[in-house]
Amino acid sequence: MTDTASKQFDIDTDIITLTRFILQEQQNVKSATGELTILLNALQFAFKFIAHNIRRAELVNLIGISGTANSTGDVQKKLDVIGDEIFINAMRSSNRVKVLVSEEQEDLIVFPGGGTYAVCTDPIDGSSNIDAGVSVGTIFGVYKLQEGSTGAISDVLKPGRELVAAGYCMYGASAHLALTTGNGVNIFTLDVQIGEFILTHKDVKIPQTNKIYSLNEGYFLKFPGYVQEYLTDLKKDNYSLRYIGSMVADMHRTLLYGGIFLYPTLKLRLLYESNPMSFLMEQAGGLGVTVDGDRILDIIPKSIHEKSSIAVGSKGEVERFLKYVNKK
Ligand code: AHM
Ligand code: MG
Repeated sequence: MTDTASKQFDIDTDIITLTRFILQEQQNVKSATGELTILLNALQFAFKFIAHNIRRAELVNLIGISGTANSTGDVQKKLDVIGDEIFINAMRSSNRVKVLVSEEQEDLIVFPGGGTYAVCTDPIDGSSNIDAGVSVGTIFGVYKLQEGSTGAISDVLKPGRELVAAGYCMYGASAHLALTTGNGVNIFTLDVQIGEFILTHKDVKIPQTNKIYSLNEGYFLKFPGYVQEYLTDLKKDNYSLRYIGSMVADMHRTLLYGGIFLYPTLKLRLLYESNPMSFLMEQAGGLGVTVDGDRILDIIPKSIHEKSSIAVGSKGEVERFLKYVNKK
């Protein structure tokens, strides 16, 4: 038998695209209806479209502020507004999403028409970094609507452990999508030439430990004493500090290299930051807890923009942090 082209020219002619991957996953689940597949397809379109706008931002005057503020009074960047609109349109037109919570929208959106899913998103997280060309990302979490629901706030005020899919798309040198549907974590890289996300990191597992910590240490004096003690001890152990200030980029590094990411004070949002990231990390073998040591995924949210503290990453590193929590 002659060599295949793949062997002859050392080029993979049988790549796994995200579309192929999610269709395969659907076929592996006997009870699957195909609804989540359509929703994931709409999500990947939103990521490609947002990535396209971020790539050309400087060239077509898309950097800078929009002159508006979001629900919490944060100044919005032009790309925050565009990313939000792209995301909303993609979810609405999929006809599979009934409820949408976005960081950029004060109230939850209930779409007319069909849909059996609720989606929570920060369409462009870390947008304060955009003008400097630093990586930003979209964070998302997907819930199934409650039985008989026609779309209500109770469809998203659920503990993160009930997520059916979650992840992020990081827009950097290239777009990277980390996805879990509750069956491990896979990372896809956008090939701009063929317009497809390609599976590049299969069944990713976070290293159990690594001496890297990631947080805004400028707020050290605001942290509880036991957190200060923990941080001081990490320094004695020669840990490296890495902090980009874009949660998606900091989580991406943590997922691949291991370590711990902390935001000990209240800023990050439970529904579309802490929950999807903790779900993803647990699926990769890591852990996510609050600064009080409670598992993030067990928190029952009371409001859609609720904040939580977070310590997330390698199991061994989070467990080390928990020893200090227990001493408090
Ligand atoms: P945003 O949703 O307004 O972009 O804020 C979230 C971002 C995260 O990406 C990042 O981890 C954190 O805020 C950085 O905050 P700080 O500047 O306080 O370190
Ligand atoms: Mg954010």
